Amino acid sequence: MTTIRLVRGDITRESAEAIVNAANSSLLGGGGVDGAIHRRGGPAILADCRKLRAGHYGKGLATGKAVATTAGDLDARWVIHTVGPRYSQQEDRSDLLASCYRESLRVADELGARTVAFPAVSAGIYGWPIDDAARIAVETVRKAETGVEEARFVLFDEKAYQAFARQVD
Ligand code: AR6
Repeated sequence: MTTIRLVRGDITRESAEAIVNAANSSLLGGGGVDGAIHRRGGPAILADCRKLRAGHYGKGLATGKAVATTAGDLDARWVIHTVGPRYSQQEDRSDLLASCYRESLRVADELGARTVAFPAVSAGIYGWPIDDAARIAVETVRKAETGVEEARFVLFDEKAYQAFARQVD
């Protein structure tokens, strides 16, 4: 059984075995939580990302997938980068968002990470309505077959925290 915990705060201040990054397919950084993770985690994370791009991930990381790097100076062993889908009113991309959580947990299992901190993937720059993003996140983690003992959602603002709290209560 995976315990779900909610925390309000900055994910770059968390201590966890793995911290999930809401990245983009370039893996080379961006704004939002991605920018914050690279800033606080330091250049070792980007160096690892560049190695991934030079190797198996020459075309980048596809939406819904996940891959791990060092966590650099963060209080974690790994950063798991995942690429959320942009929200679309024309197309239902929920399964791609669910896939981000499934794939992140799968990578965490491969690494042997027991505690994983997640941001609300796709709920910022990628425009996903927070209630729907929270529902998909919590449902997917609840259903996952994983050895991860604690999945911690780290929500940056009160609105996101409350949206997740409604799913967990
Ligand atoms: N800690 C926790 N949550 C945060 C933090 C933080 N330090 N900073 C932002 N959030 P976003 P996306 C929240 O935009 O929507 C980047 O440029 C934020 O309030 O970081 O998946 C990437 O490179 C929101 O609830 O990610 C991609 O191009 C959630 O994290 C693109 O943005 C996700 O917001 C990805 O967009």
